[in-house]
Amino acid sequence: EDAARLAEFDARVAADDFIEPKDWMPEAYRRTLIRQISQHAHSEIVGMLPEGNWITRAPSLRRKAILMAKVQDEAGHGLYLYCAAETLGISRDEMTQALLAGKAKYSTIFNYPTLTWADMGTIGWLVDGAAIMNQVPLQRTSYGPYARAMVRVCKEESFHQRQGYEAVMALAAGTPEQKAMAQDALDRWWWPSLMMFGPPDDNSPNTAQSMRWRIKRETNDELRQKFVDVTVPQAEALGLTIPDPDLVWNEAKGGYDFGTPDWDEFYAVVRGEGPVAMERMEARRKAWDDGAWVRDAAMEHAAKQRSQRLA
Ligand code: FAQ
Repeated sequence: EDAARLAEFDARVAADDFIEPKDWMPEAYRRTLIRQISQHAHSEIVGMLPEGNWITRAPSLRRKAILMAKVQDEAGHGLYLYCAAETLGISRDEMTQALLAGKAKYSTIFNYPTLTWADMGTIGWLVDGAAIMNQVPLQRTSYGPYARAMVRVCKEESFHQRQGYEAVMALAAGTPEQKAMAQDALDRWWWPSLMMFGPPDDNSPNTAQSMRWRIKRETNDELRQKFVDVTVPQAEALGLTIPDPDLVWNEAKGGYDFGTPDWDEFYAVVRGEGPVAMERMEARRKAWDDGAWVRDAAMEHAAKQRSQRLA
């Protein structure tokens, strides 16, 4: 019977049908989705911290209002994604415990510190830019709830990318000190942004199966190449220099050749050894502990409502 259900599942995936929560699915497909979607959700939530760090220090009321809205959007993205993962039979508590225990990952990019105001613009430009490049194809991922979450997330993310670019534009067209600050931020965020797409395809244990299941629609290297190709002209328009001496246009392939990210650094950050990894996990643990009374009160309230309905 399982063989028949598997054949039906494979046929639906091959026909680009969405798989929905109540449909039968192979256990490994379910596990892969829980891993990817929960890690994606954790990234959005941990991703609030580097920018949250600058809300009180934004240079104007306008910039502060924009930054607050952006960080709030990231909380919203985390919540949609936790909900999408919950439809696969895992609870929010279990996902949070996996993060706090260091078992679930979150994107390497959020383990780097935000040192200057230019980092806010640069994160919007590069980090949201990389996130969109990865997430646009995920709007067609084979699992329905994940695909639908991505539609709204991508709309908000493209606003984030533009606000970031506009903030860097202001600095790049400003005083020499401001322009230097923008260049310094680009120098520090460029390589970590390329690492967001994951290890090279020939070192990516999950890509082949995830492509077959149409969970991933493009590989890590394909997306990284696209990101470089759209971002280089943006840096040129700003008058900033991408910190890669090997970056050169390759007419034959119709894209840029570029240098190799420091994969040792990537794996160290994945292992939890990133520059501010401890600080990030500490902030999440504190938020979870400080929120205990809210969760307790909500459960108590729900129990009271239930018993009143029964009475
Ligand atoms: N960081 O075999 P693969 C955002 C792990 S955007 C940490 O290639 P896969 C928006 C990987 O999990 C950022 N770990 O794995 C925002 C696996 O380990 P595992 C979030 C990484 O899953 C912007 C192992 O390495 N976006 O938050 C990373 O097929 C601004 C082997 O790798 C998403 O999560 C990494 N960079 O491909 C918020 C997108 N790369 O799990 C605030 C959805 C790889 O087996 C401010 N996710 N690993 O223990 C994906 O598309 C995929 O999961 C990849 C990895 C492409 C990230």
